[in-house]
Amino acid sequence: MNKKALITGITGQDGSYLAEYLLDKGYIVHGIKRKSSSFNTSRIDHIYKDSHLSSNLFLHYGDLTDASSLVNVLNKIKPNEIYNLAAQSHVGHSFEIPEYTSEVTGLGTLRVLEAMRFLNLKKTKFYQASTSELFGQKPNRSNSFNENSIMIPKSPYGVSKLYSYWITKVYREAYNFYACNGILFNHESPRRGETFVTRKITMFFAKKILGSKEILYLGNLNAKRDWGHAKDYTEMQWKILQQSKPDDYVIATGKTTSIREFVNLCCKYLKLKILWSGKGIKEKAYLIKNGKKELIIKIDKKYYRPLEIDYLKGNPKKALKKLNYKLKHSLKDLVKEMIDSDIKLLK
Ligand code: NAP
Ligand code: G4F
Repeated sequence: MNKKALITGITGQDGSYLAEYLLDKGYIVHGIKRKSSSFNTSRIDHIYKDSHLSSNLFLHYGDLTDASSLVNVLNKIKPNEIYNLAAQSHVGHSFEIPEYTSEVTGLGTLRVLEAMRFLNLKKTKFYQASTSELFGQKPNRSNSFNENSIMIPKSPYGVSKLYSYWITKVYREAYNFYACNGILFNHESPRRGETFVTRKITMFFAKKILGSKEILYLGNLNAKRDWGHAKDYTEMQWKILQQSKPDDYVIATGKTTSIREFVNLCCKYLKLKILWSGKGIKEKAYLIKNGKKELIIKIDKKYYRPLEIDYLKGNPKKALKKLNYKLKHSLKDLVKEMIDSDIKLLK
């Protein structure tokens, strides 16, 4: 019989890739989408057919802030696996909507786990989308974070995710749930939301190539992130739930790159000559073409965060070994894929 999976956050970047992956594996996939005044299913429209047409993908209205909706959906489906990917996932925005972020990204996880407990879904496996934002502070002795690194989050988002991380472990121990944390470092794709820095940059350069005169406003260019590909990482989410025992895993590439270097990688791919000048808030970037300088990047203070994690690099040794996985995408390939896709989209 086909396995049944429930994905919260199915309309997001990861949810859409995971849904595709599970459907390919023969799963019946159920997703929770939240009520919105406009369509929010563009990332899954290509795989969603009306359920009357006997597709294996089903969508249900629900919300992580609404326990009754979660109980109803779980009771109807009784899934074999739950992937809890829904969240207010923007770190910067979490400073502006801290209470809502805590409700969704923190307490939302508890609501799913409680629904499982209330309905006595003892055999259902649970995956929690944990994050490198749990760590916060550069490790003392090593230059990368692993499953044992100290967790000192630096945003309302990070604190909410720390709650979810721990409540997942508590339900594993207290009630013997098969519940796991995937502690994922940043992962991107052509489906990345446009307010996250990589997509903001690739979209900007796609427009530039097509003749735009816009200037790109960014925040902290010195922050370093460990960027992988969402396709690799969603495959590992599935693998985490296929192990004999529940456990927590760091998923990362083990390499770190600054925002400025990411811009440079985009220019390199597009064969654009870029010149940086100035420091801090006064830093600017110019394109050099036919001996002329065109201003393309400026700093806008509004993109600085009240508190920032400057450095993230993960150590994925445990995950790659135990999950028997080899990453398929490099950052260079990711840059190319994102820019090509944005150019196509704009055209
Ligand atoms: P995303 O694109 O922002 O997707 C978030 C999903 O959550 C969307 O489907 C969104 O619905 C849904 N959602 C938001 N609020 C909700 C609510 N109140 N009730 C139900 N659904 C709600 O995020 P992502 O990049 O795919 O990431 C997936 C998960 O992994 C998130 O939990 C994120 O925090 C975590 N994570 C991401 C990364 C990364 O680098 N991408 C790294 C570590 C961890 P709408 O489509 O309607 O907005
Ligand atoms: O792309 P970002 O907004 O991603 P951030 O904050 O690292 O969070 C993402 O990854 C986490 C995993 O570590 C996830 F848990 C989370 O859900 C999300 O997917 O920002 C990356 C860096 C930051 O240091 C930020 O300050 O880029 C810096 N940055 C500089 N200028 C900017 C900008 N970020 C954004 N969003 N916009 C800018 O203009």
